Amino acid sequence: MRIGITCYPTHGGSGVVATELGKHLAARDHEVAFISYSTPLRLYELPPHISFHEVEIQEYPLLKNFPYTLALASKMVDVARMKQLQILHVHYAIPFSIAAILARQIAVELNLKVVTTLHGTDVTLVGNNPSFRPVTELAIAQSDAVTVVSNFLKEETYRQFQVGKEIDMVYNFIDPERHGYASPPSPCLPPRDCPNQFTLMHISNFRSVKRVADVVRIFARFVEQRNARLVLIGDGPDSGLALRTAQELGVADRVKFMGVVDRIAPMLQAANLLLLPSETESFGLVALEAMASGVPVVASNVGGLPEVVEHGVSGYLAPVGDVEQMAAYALKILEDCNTCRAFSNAARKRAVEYFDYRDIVPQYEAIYERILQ
Ligand code: GMT
Repeated sequence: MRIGITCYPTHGGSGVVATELGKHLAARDHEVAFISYSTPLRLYELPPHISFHEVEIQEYPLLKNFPYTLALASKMVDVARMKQLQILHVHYAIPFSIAAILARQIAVELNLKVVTTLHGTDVTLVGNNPSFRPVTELAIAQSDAVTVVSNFLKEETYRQFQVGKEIDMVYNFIDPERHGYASPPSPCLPPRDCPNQFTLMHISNFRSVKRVADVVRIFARFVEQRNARLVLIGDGPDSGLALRTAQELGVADRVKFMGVVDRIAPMLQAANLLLLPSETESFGLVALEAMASGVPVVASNVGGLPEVVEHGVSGYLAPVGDVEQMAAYALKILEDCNTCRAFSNAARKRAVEYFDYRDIVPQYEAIYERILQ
């Protein structure tokens, strides 16, 4: 099949999923054209069957804001005609779905199909902003197929919007080999570069929904009992808040700010535990990536996280904001080497059994085939 993919090319779960999906589809001999304003970050090089097409952003004196959606739609039309695309698969309803629907209307001779994957923020945070509601509803109604990344998000989409069609649920996925599945999990061992100390890790875009101050609060309680460091990966609006909280709690010297990191699998090899105390997560891709690396997760009991992390088996889930409970769970997992090893093995086992790309990518292919018939 010939598929155009549009996503946010920056760090963030939706861009990661879209890029990895495109790479796996290309490896299965589909032609994949990425269409975006810059190369998606995980598209390190262009393997066979993949092309990248840049939407140019130009400043016009008369326009206050550049109409990106329209530029994207025009580019989608050009690329669809050039590559004879059959499908435009967009990752986010606003604005990508709207651009794809417009492109389908313009390039009518191609009989393009539009697949919209909702990743969460478009439904739970942005899509339900009243001013976006009619547009999101149109995007859902006019897409040939709509997919969501968890059962939670499916229910939430039906709850928040007038949806008159069946939505497909396709979980996010990992590549077990990338996460060192061939080698035994190591989280019960002291980190290689920093012995005699546990490494707690948090990876996000530091938006308020991630509750990074809670990450630091959990860590501060943990270090009252055990020697540890906190490694923070990523950057965003609340990274300053994380630093201030660490200073206030007297643990700043134990917190390492790594900034944005492209390849997180090697970083996860040094982690003993991942903290994800978010306000909401439609799925929590980073939790899955940690589990694939054999790193247990302590997270909040919200959204799609219970579909990823099995409470008491591959990690623990606690109510949002309950930092005492989350710290207690972290101490419980890292209590001794046997417990730690059991959680680590269970985390990796679950990631591989339920979220292997070899099981998930064919589900997208089946949706493409269905709508092309
Ligand atoms: O919240 C983020 O970190 C970014 C956001 C995005 O759109 O990239 O992530 C959303 O999509 C991911 C991939 O499907 C999910 O794993 C995240 O849970 C989801 N974020 C939220 O629901 C807040």
